[in-house]
Amino acid sequence: MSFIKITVGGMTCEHCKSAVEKALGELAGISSVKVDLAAKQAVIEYDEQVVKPAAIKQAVEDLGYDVTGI
Ligand SMILES: [Cu+2]
Repeated sequence: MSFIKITVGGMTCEHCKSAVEKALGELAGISSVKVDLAAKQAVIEYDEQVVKPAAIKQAVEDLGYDVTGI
């Protein structure tokens, strides 16, 4: 398992936080997602054999947020 911390721009409320957590939680290979709304950061535990950071970034960007830190 590996961890990455990303910065997610554009999250403004609990709904945004839930949307990011849900989308990432549904990605294969991701075992945990912690979103810190105030810090605009997400810490993701994932299996690098199954999912790549680029796919994690894409999943969040597909929701309409900006991802930096990858
Ligand atoms: Cu929101």
